[in-house]
Amino acid sequence: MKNTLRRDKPLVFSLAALATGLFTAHAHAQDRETTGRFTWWLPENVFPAAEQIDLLFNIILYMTCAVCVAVFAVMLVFLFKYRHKPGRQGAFISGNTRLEVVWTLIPTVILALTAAFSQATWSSIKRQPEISPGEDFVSLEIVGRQFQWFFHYPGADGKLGPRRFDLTDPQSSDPDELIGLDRSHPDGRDDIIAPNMCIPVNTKTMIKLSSVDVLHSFFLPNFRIKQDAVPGLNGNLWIESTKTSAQVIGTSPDEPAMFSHAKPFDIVCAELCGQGHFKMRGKLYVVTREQYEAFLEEEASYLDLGEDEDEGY
Ligand SMILES: [Cu+2]
Repeated sequence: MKNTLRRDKPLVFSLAALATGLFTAHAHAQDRETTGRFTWWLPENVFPAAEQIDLLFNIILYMTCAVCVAVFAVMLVFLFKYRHKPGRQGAFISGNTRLEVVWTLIPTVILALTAAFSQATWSSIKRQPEISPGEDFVSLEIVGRQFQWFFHYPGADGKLGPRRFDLTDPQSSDPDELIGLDRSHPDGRDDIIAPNMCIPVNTKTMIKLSSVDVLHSFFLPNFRIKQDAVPGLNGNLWIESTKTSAQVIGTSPDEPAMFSHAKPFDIVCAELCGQGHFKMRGKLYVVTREQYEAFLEEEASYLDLGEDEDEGY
């Protein structure tokens, strides 16, 4: 009896893990508070360039589910059919070339097809879009640091001030020092470092992504965007939302009146980056152009462009 239990352990664990995974994914998708309208797996997508991701995601999900079910079914049948019986002897099989060729070729073909199909989707998201002359766009830098995201906007001059590692101070409470922004540089004087991200709707947003300490991963579930933030490297990505976050998630009296109480999209760190990883969550407000201008104005009003005092956050 004891022996049988021990032999079945991996199976029980696999089934339990599968059930937990399915339950978690389902529960997350049902959490309308943070993801908008109910969907089975992923929250509503607002980024047109990422539309194909959902199709790819579904194809891969259903394919792996089918394989998983088939493998478990065959395994269960075999477990039962060839279970221990007194006097029964195991057959000795030393390999089967034809079978091995088949089970190598099938996954190879599936993988090659998936890779080819992914290519177009990959470039539609990763290739920087053309900005037509006169078109409004937003650019900002996003910096990860244990355990917070910083949103660095270029200010009125439109130029991001440089960041220098020797200017960073992990003990400081000043965001300038947390990300090492060089305020003495002319481009950095009017820069804004905001605790939340805000972008206007229907506007291309160019993001420079980096980290000052460890690897983080910038994840926007509603945009199907997930990219590593790597210390010492600048990642380039872009997003555009066809809807305001209020249209997708709704409003709440707890949210800023400046955004007509719009709830934000989730920003998540998708890389286990240390003990406080779980709280590395940010807010992305997608708002009207006017609300975005008001946001920049308010953030800029905290800047002290004079000499003495430290500016607040
Ligand atoms: Cu992180």
